[in-house]
Amino acid sequence: MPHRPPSTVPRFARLLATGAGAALLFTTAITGPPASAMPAAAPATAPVRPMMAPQVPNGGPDRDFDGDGVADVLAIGGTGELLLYRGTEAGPLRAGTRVGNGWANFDLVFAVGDFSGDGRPDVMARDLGGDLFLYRGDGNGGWLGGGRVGYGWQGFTAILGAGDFNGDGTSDVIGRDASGRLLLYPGNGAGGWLPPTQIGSGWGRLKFLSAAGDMDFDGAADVLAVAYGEVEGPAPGCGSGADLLLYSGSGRGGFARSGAIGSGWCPFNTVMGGGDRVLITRDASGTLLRYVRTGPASWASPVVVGTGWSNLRIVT
Ligand SMILES: [Ca+2]
Ligand SMILES: [Ca+2]
Ligand SMILES: [Ca+2]
Repeated sequence: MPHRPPSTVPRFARLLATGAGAALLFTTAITGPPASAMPAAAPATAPVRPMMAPQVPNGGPDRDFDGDGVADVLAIGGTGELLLYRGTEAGPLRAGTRVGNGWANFDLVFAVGDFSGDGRPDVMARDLGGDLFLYRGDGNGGWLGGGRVGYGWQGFTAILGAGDFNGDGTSDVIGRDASGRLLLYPGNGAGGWLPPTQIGSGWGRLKFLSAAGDMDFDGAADVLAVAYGEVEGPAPGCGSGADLLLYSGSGRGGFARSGAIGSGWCPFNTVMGGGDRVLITRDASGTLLRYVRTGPASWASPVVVGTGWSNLRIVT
């Protein structure tokens, strides 16, 4: 029910999904191949100008795409349509509405917060050739346009919007490369990049890297991941633990400490940030659950916010 696209197509529906014909809106901000040229890959000439609207302090990437004050969820349907599921304060997501077409060519799409600096949350998407595109949200559930903001990103096994991980007021991106290194690509607040830095190694076995802001209430944005237990057998499995690990950000672009804040996350095939101190999970039956962190060591009871999501690709 919730994932069936509507018969009518809202405005801004025809969203150009490939680089061909798309205006390169941020030509001064395109990065080089991130792995081979780090940290020199970042453009030295990227202009830095003040934010037009402040990032939510220490929040995860802003996911309120329609501007009603509640985080939303985006997903890609079977024919490449982009669907917006508006969030509600305490209950399930509203039915999806189509807000774009042609998203099937992207193998990774994620919420990045306000990367362009206009105060409205944006989305990034990587295509099969490794190009990274920024789609600027209009704050009303639609899009202002898109442009390429990087290339050479095909080597990353995970990319996520990290909120303001380095504490300078701009939305940042974290990527994990094939060797398990974690790299921070700070946004410059104007749709471009500041020089990347390596912030971790040995992350190759972790799953569901996510960001939901400051999960331990120390004032700095954090990163979450699930660690499957060791399992004997032909293929690595979930094992008994499936701990949810919290990597506490230092607030300056690094990590201060880490530890498990949950266990038994095995049933989920998706774990992602869902707003400030919110995680959303999907299980094998396609049920979405919302987990809200209510204190340094406490969760609210999870709430079902959607069903029938098995065949959707969720925008993380
Ligand atoms: Ca919303
Ligand atoms: Ca930042
Ligand atoms: Ca924190």
